[in-house]
Amino acid sequence: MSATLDSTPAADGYRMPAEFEPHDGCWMAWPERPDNWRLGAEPAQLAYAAVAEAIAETEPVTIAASDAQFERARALLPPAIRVVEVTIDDAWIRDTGPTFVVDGGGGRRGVDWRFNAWGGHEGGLYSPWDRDDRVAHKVLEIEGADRYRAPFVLEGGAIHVDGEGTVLSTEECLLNHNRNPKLSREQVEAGLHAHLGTEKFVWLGRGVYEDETDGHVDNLACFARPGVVLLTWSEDESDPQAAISRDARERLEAATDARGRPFEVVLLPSPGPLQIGVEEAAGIDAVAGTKARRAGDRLAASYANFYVANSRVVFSLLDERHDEEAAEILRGCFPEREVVGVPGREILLGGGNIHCITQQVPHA
Ligand code: KQY
Repeated sequence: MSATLDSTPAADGYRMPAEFEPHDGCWMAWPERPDNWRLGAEPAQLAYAAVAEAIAETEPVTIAASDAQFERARALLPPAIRVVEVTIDDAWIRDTGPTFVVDGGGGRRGVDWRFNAWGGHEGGLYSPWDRDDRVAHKVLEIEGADRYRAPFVLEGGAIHVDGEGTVLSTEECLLNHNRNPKLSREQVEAGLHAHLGTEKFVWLGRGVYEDETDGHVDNLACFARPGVVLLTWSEDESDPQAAISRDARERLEAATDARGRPFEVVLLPSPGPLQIGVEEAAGIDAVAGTKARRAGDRLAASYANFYVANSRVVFSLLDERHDEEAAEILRGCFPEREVVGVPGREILLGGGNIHCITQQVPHA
């Protein structure tokens, strides 16, 4: 049973741990909507299953699947992976699931952010989204964790924390008029600190070029450990990504974290540029009101969109010209973990990647 609390995590002594801290498990959801995923989502389901299997080697995985997909998910996933029925609009549990917070004394609760499909009726990706807005509450009920219902819109992919008081995000997303138009920058910072148990905000500018989430930080940059940030990088000055990444690097190099440390910035190569292929676009059932995916559209591909599991880093294989270089950089940043690449293009075609489809349950 999950009680809804009317205080905030920070007031109650809770904080969001960094992803590289120990986990008790990981949640994912099961893709199915044919207006986002090609060929009735079958290739995406195989890609999600491969991610789930790679994570399940190191921590328990639970998959939320609709009633219509329950039997198929069960059949495609190994028995060690738990499948539960949860009604969903789409399968991005980083954004629809809860952000778990812990108190360091065995307590674990969850923050249930308001969800508006990345922009509501001003650029959101589908409508309706009310079933996705209820996913976090249902996950908390299954986990038996009490719930904070945040009074503002936020997606989990829009933030990263270092677990030591610092939160990293982007202006493009958090200050976008389609999220919380009535909140000032200072009010956004205060709301995040109250719900994450953080005290220092580090603002980046824009996210990855053409990212349909309005620039989620989880596709651009992330903490490898406190004081060390991995950043998507492009040396190609004709690519708009180069200026975006340069601005992010300058901001990081000018900032300090909650403990007063300067950041070391580690650069990750950008895949591609990658575009949607003709055959890939033809496999999507276009529907009015859902984001159109057309042949030739630039994909927001990034190696930063990986998941840090207990003893593995699971990252997306996106471009064989750069996959091994990305893996080597990740091995250098996470020397105590095995770095495992999983084919990520089918996930990318839906608009995100491995970090976006996973949600860690930190150890209480
Ligand atoms: O960046 C993320 N956390 C999610 C990407 C969602 C894309 C929706 N099509």
